[in-house]
Amino acid sequence: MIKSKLKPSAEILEQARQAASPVPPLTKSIFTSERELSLTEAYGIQQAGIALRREKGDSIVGYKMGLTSKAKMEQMGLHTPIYGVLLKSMQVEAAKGYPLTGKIHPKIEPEVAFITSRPLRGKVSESEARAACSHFLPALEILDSRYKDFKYFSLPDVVADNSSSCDFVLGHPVPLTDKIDVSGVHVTLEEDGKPVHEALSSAALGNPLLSLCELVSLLDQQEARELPAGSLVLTGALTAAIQLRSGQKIRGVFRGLGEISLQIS
Ligand code: OOG
Ligand code: MG
Repeated sequence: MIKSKLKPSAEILEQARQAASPVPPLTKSIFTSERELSLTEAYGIQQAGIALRREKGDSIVGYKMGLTSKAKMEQMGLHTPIYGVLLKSMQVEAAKGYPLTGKIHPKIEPEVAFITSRPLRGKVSESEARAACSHFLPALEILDSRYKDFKYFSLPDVVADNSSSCDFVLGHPVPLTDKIDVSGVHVTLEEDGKPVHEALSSAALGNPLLSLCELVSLLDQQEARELPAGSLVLTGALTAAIQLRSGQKIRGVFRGLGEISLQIS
């Protein structure tokens, strides 16, 4: 990539987000083909976009993994796990409800998450990852793509757009004791009282801890960075996402772990 295109690309996407006005994929606009934008360069655009938001006072609270389940890979037609950054301003409280104003074409999906208590770096095993987590919790991720029709055509496009991150809602964290089977949580996503999708938490790369390991490895590869202690990590949607519309009542039921209800307005 021509380095001079990095910041302008981040600015195009940040402006689209702020104006809630979608743009064509970068690989069909500022870049003329997918070959012109590598995944590493796309992570560079993602970081430049996060820097723009941090300059305005936001801060990083963690990361989200994406495309970790078969259901999501098939829904999006992309088959490689990716990550995005979670900012403080993205956390919304379920009790306040969720207005769709300022969003482009938001979707919601159920995930399980971890909170780390020790830094992690490079290649880590599942047991090392587990030992570095203090808490396990349910989450709903709200996605929004800054691209027209929620179509990005290529993996670098979605990575550059912070992997479609928009907002997230957390349930109550439980301490991650030996008794907790992080892969065996049955999850149902309900819309207006009707179940629409269900899965086990093992849908995330076989075990959500392996999704955490993958994040740690990708952060090291792409940014030579560790995952700091105190990070929130969303391990990727367990089911396909559903489109949000106002008036909808969304509920994620995480058997044995808790539930999250969200009124959309
Ligand atoms: C990409 C982000 C995927 C997940 O949990 O799989 C994601 C997208 O669907 O636009 O967040
Ligand atoms: Mg997600």
